[in-house]
Amino acid sequence: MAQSVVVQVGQCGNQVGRCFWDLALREHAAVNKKGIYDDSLKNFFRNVDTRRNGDGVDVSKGKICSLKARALLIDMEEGVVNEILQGPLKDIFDSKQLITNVSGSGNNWAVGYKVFGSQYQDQIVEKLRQTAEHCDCLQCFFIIHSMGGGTGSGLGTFILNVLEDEFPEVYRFVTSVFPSGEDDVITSPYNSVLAMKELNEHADCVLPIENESLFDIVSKINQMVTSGKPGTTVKPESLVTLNEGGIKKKLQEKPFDTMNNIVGNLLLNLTSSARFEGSLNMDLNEITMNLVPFPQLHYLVSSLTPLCTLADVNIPPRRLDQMFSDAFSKDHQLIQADPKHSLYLACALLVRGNVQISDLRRNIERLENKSVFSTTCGPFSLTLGTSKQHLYKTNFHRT
Ligand SMILES: Nc1nc2c(ncn2[C@@H]2O[C@H](COP(=O)(O)OP(=O)(O)OP(=O)(O)O)[C@@H](O)[C@H]2O)c(=O)[nH]1
Ligand SMILES: [Mg+2]
Repeated sequence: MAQSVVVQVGQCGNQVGRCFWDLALREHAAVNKKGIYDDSLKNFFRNVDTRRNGDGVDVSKGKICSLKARALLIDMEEGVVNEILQGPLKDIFDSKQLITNVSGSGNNWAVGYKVFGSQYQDQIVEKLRQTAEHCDCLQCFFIIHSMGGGTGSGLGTFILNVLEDEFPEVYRFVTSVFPSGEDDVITSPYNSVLAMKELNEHADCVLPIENESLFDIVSKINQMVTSGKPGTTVKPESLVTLNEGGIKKKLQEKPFDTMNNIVGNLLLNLTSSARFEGSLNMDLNEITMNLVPFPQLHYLVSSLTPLCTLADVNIPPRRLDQMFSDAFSKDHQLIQADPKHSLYLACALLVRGNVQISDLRRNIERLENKSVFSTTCGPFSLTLGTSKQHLYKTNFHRT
């Protein structure tokens, strides 16, 4: 089975990355009760025997010894990376996976791209190669960064160029967090435009995420959880935003934690079909092939449903139908575009859980009848992927 490497750059990249790794470990722990290092774990984690020498030797099959994330943590400030290294996830990273500086890029794209890019190029290439050498079939680099700050936008897109030069055959999927209108970083619009030029030219697939959309989704979930209306009791363990009791904190206290969980969930869902069994398995190769007909049309609008499950809903078909409708509503999208005012050129539905193909067919027909997929721009492609683990549905489309 193919492997992926996560490259998290800047404060936002590392904070989102932290949520992603936390959720990934929880997801595997929930599925993998026997503690066996299996193919699904192999996708994002190495199994290392740390007793042999300090560095650790890979143990390809068998019991889990010590899991190491296939990741590179890069930030030109130390704070967030140090926090990660002192937190509960410290054991899945080691010093070989880190590149940090102390000054930061001062919210300046050019400092990240030009200054730190050339200063750290050799180190970045070296560490990327080391990470790649631990994979027997490296399929994809996932870059996570923000478009508003200097390191994420500048050094993040510099790394994209490096990846294209060094690993031209490996996919580059970029998760880019776009600043909200009220962002306090005054240079964020400039950084975003400069970084977008690089994304246009060097990424295989971009998943744009808007902070405003994440904030709206989290507020909606909080409202639902606290409304206390009869029939709206939410199953706490079903929340998309849940980790380390995240939702219990007030939104104002640490807003990014809950928002970042949504992004972490998105990445897990995107790769679930490639990691877990399913009747219609679809890997990243198929996503790029089916959703990116022209190299530069590679921005995918993503949406996520359910955001939570009501405790007393016992009518799965209706809930499933609602989820299909939600997947095409702008309230569940991670970017504030209105699909009703655009047209879908291609669309992928990734369904998780025990869903019958007949249910999928019925819903697709229903949405077709409602002209959700109506297009005036050549043939429309709909891609389906299913995996058995957990019922989350993610929808990616280009509008
Ligand atoms: N969703 C989300 N957005 C974040 C997070 N941290 C920062 N941001 C957003 O990212 C932008 C700022 O970028 P940062 O990632 O902090 O900057 P950086 O890449 O570390 O770059 P420098 O600090 O300039 O070196 C702003 O738009 C913030 O709103 C986070 O944890 N989650
Ligand atoms: Mg920073």
